Amino acid sequence: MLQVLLWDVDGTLAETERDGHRVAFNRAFEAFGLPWRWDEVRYGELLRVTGGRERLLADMAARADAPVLADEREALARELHRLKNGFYAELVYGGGIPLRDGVRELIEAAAARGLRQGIVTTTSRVNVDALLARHLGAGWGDRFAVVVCGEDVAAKKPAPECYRRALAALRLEPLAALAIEDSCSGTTAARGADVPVIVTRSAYFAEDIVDQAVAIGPGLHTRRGWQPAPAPRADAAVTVDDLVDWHARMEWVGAHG
Ligand code: XBP
Ligand code: MG
Repeated sequence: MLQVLLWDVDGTLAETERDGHRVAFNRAFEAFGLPWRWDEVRYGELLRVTGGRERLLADMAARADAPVLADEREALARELHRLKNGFYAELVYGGGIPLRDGVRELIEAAAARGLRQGIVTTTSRVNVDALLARHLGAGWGDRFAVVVCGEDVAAKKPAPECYRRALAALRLEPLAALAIEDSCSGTTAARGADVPVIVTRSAYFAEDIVDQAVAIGPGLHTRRGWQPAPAPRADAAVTVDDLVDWHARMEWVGAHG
């Protein structure tokens, strides 16, 4: 039986990447006097690397003008990441990063049904806090029975550690949970911990080949375009009953863009 919803953050709760983290990284480069800029296409490639600091290091590995020594790169990545997080918080508090349509409603409907919820992300805690405090209020943490962030794990998604930690904290078996993810790396992380997952496609992962979800669709705001199709209901958006049905059916689906 479904007992907890485990929400991913970036791409799932909000489209944080293109207009949030990416823009903030570019401001950090500028503030640091670096000529580096990540356009939307390059950032899409870099998103294969999870973790902002790790993403910076991956980019530096491909640059001729990055520091040569590994510890200098590490120090630069740490400093740029710290600056980036500050700019990201500014963007979030300025109202530039709304929740995706249907997210707030589903969080509230699940809570009203007594379903527990958790956050399972490999993003830094400060960024999760900025986004959720802005949209759910300073007491946002009270809504979630567990919050696992990037700092809590040795290996970020697609490693399953973040999901295993959440389950251990909740004292639940994987099949009691349903993960809500937007990317392949998130889906792989959930499946690696045996947690069933639905995929709500986001801008950067709209075309990705996804395997082993119990449902894949274009967003929580609509019941159209989901595979498997939800049972006929009057609602326009994905409902808690749809989640319960998909979880109970546990029919593995994949999608090739
Ligand atoms: C998203 C990520 C993060 C963000 C940036 O993970 O990979 O690295 O892009 O955040 P998820 P940080 O979808 O699991 O939330 O700079 O804090 O890493
Ligand atoms: Mg995501």
